[in-house]
Amino acid sequence: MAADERDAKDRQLDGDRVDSDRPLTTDTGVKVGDTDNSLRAGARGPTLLEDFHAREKITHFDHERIPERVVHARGAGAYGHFRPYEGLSDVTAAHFLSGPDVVTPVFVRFSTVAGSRGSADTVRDVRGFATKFYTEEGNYDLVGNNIPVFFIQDGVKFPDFVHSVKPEPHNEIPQAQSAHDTLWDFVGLQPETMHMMMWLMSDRAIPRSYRMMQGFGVHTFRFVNAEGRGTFVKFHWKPMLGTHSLVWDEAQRIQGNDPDYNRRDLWDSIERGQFPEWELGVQLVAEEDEHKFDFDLLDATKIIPEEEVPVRPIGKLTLNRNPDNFFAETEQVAFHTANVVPGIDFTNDPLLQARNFSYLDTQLLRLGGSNFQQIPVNRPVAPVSNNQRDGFAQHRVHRGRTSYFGNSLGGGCPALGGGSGVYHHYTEKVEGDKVRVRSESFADHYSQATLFYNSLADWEREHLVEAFRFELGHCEELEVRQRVVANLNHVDHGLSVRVAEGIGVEPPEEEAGPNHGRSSPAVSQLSTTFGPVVGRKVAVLVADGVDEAAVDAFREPLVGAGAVVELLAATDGAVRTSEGGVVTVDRAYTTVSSVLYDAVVVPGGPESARTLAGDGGARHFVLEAYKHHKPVAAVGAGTDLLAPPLPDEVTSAAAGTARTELGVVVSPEAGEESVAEFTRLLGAHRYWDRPTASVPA
Ligand code: HDE
Repeated sequence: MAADERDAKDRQLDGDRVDSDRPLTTDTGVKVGDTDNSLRAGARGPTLLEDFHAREKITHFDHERIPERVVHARGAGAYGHFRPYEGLSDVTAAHFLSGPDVVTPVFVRFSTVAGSRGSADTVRDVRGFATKFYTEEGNYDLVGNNIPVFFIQDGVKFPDFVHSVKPEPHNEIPQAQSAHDTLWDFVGLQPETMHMMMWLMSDRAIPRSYRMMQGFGVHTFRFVNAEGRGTFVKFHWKPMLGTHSLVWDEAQRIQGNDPDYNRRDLWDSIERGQFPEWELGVQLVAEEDEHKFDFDLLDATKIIPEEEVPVRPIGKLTLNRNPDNFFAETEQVAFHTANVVPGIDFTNDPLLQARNFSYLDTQLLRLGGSNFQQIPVNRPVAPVSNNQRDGFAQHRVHRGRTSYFGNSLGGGCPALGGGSGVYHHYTEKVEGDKVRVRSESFADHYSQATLFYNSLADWEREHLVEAFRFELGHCEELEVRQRVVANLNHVDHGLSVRVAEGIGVEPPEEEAGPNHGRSSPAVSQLSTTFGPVVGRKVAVLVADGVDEAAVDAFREPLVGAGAVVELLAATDGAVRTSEGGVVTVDRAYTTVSSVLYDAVVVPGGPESARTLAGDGGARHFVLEAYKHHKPVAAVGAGTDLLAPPLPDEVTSAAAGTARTELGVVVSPEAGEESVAEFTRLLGAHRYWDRPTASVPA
């Protein structure tokens, strides 16, 4: 498919797209001349029942809401395509993975889990990463998360887990938060949650952007090749921009400043033509190696460390088109783990088995019956030909007398398929007693939680400790806090002591067992991609008298590298420059906040710097960005804005020549070197070594 060519899904949707450029009509196509006044008996009289237009209008409105998803209610989606790097026919018969010539249209929906549909984006939570591949052999859904493990091992516990994390049932508080008693009560009583809780308390749970987030299929799935040979497979999505996160304090402030932060970021990037991309990778395990690990491949609370089985990159996902209508597409898209194509099959992971039941079941309720696959966003590009008839909102007009298999009156159609493209379930021998037990091989709940902890960078560990303290510190019951601390003691003694000390409960006296000392560096965000500044937002603070040359010196190369640069002043409009010109202001800093930007530049110009330094709003902007470890650049007189209470190391640097101190670039003028250094810092995401505890922002 050429880059400018429209894919099969896009073309298919043309038949469903409707523009509002025609005269107003009723639902039955009758032109309407007045939609502001209902039909009355007398100008001041009662409304008449025969006003079919008013009744229809109000009735439709009354029925506009459908049940939101019971989990993952809050989300944002986009279309794009997937292209393999190479053919994978040695391991899978899946046609969409057969080679780089096969480009498959996709729809991806990202989501948070616990909050309701109108909740804020930047809450501490797992993110959903669900991909619908519209393949030529039918739809394949990879319904994953941004964390590679899960809370529980058996799907029968899913309602318990979700009930515990959702707002508490008596007062429906708190919304989209995990910092409350019922979740941690559940966690304390279910040690199998411990590995996932480590990830959830890490920075993974507050992604900077959906574009900077990994995705995982979580379960071990099975590839099956044309000869019927199976290979275990774990799926990984790796963002080309690297995996980067917010700071917790910042994430909380964004919830108020821009609750749509992640959704907007995705939408804006695609509108700007900066298409988000991920590489799909697979970890492959031969059937005969199923039992060679010290955990069970069927246990979704475990990763296969990348150091043991490397991730093989197999193709690239690009999102390049925003939906036309949120409800029609993003809300009505229906994912289902059992939507598989030939070459991809399940394993006996008890969590996956439950999901294969749950997703279809939930769509039947949410989308009002059995014909939801006919909704445009869900409709396959592969032809659909079957004997399913009737049901609510049947949109297809099936012709012919027969709707049963094994017919002569319909010429035997639709006939059974043959050859390639037919789905054959993998032949697996299963036998055993009918029992309600958990396999012994699922019993180790702590080793990989410890592995995760051991693998983190120092700053990641600090964030993790702070997160546990924040969350448990919101639990009213000390007993709940204490029980979680006791479980943490099995992960790492030092960790449990530090958490306990922050939340007023007894630290465990002795370690529950020695830390095994093993690590998997790949799980640290330190091992991600750094460098690209595409779509990163830079605020440039300006006032009358600003040094225009300094503004341009930063703006031009940053925009050239793909960053979004906005000029902020006390009010909208324009400011005078020291050179006698004017520059346009993009926004008033009173309407935004530093938390919505990745970095700040304060250009020189004595008058501009004086005005900004005298404005609490501007000073707070810089201080807060500093507090959140963001790169800051100050040029010439702009360094005045760095004056106390920023630490001495930074302010004293301002007096010298061009230099970088604690992630702050200060220079007498905006030379190429300082701009390049600032761009490097921007691409490095955050300057974690900067101590910020004493910064009052
Ligand atoms: Fe889901 N999950 N889930 N889940 N899940 C749903 O399906 C469920 C699990 C995930 O953007 C629901 O259509 C059970 C793991 C995503 O539309 C529901 C179990 C993973 C999405 C459901 C799990 C996920 C969902 C709610 C335990 C990561 C959003 C609405 C056995 C691998 C998809 C819906 C979208 C949504 C059930 C566990 C990811 C109720 C029973 C593990 C990304 O069917």
